[in-house]
Amino acid sequence: MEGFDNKNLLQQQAATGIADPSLSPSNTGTSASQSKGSSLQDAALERSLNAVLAPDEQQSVGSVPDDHNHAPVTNVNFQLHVALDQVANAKELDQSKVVKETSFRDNLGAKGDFINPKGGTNVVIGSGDSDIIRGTGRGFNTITTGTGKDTIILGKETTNRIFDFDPANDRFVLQGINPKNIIIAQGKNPGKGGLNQPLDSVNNTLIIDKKTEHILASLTFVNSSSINESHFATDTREAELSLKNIKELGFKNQKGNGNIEGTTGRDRLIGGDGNDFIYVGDDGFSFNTAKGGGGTEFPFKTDSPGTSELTPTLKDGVLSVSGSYKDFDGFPLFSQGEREIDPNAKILSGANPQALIDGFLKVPKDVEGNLLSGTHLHFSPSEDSRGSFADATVVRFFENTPIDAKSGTIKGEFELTPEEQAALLAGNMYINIHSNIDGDKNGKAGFPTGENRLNFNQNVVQFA
Ligand SMILES: [Ca+2]
Ligand SMILES: [Ca+2]
Ligand SMILES: [Ca+2]
Repeated sequence: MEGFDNKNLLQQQAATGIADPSLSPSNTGTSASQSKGSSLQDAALERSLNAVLAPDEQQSVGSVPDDHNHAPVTNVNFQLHVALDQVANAKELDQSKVVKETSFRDNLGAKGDFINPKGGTNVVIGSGDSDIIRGTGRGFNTITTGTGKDTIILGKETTNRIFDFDPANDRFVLQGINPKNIIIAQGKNPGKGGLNQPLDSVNNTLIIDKKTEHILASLTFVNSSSINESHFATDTREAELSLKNIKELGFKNQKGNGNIEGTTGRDRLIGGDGNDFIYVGDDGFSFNTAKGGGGTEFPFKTDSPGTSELTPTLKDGVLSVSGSYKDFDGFPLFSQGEREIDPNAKILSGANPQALIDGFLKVPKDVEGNLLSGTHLHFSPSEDSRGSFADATVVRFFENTPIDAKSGTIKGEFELTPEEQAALLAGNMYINIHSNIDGDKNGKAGFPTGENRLNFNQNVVQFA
């Protein structure tokens, strides 16, 4: 505890308005032993922080209620709250180990962006450098931070789904939330569903506001044991004041509603109260070629000699993929008009063959109307630093055209939603090439559960 009376300082602050940063209390005021008093202090601090934000970032007083408001603020179907007995490995923060943020300015990379999507259901795709993303607008944000050392500012009643939180580089700053109310936990929900997997998926780390059970952040494909006090700092007036006049540092300022696209330089990108898509821009990244084969498929390794290569591009929201496969044991699934599994095909999941094929046939086309094939786009990473995950939910169907019994070409062109673009750039998409039918009659008829898996993972996505 520092040697001053926090209550008096907060009153002082209120009286002086925007104070000299050197006089501002970098103190979140948690000394009060009575929770009511500390809660009032938290609310005062929150108002005080709000007051020093740039005018285009300030939240109106009416939208900053002190009490938890369960009214729907987003149009998403996600469950934004979770009971603490419904999560695993829940732990609190040791407040004495949570530092105070002193300067956001110092944490912005030479080509990093400052982004605030404000309210609504937003998608944010950051840059290859160190960005600061304010996720405090009381809505629902899907965030891909890109590479660099990124900072996500968390605020009350706001859920941030982060597709690529990297515990080695990224961190949080708490704006108006007392660190004593933070819970870090692992989700327990086994539910799948592609990008719609529940926020409390067993694959995700949750950052929860204990007071309200609101999910402040859901970190997809992150193990909660890798998150601790070192990933948190508390916001201060001093830190907020460091963001004043960043235009002087060469930040290009853009604000508005809807789509906002950054440049390859420093950007300050501020959304509106509605749903925004704040995007790094098509020249903010590139892709390497993804390669499949070699017995690396997850979750079902094969002994196929088959290999495959696919190269993606993303331009104006359109994902184009082209590539090829060779030395496969079977034809691409469904390429021969078949309705049954070849008795010589290997079903590595142990599923009943007819049930497996009937399950596929139940989805005759994808959301864009692409017709059923046995080559699928899925959501989940593998073969990068995060480990291996799988989800059978089909995101899109590719066109797979055999050249002969063992080889062929693959292509696809899909209009991705902003969320899907965020998932792709987070390295969270993969392709499974399912196969079936012994074309060359050598007794091997492929793998209906997938002969090759190609990962558009973080080794394939390259931020500029
Ligand atoms: Ca918005
Ligand atoms: Ca970044
Ligand atoms: Ca930029």
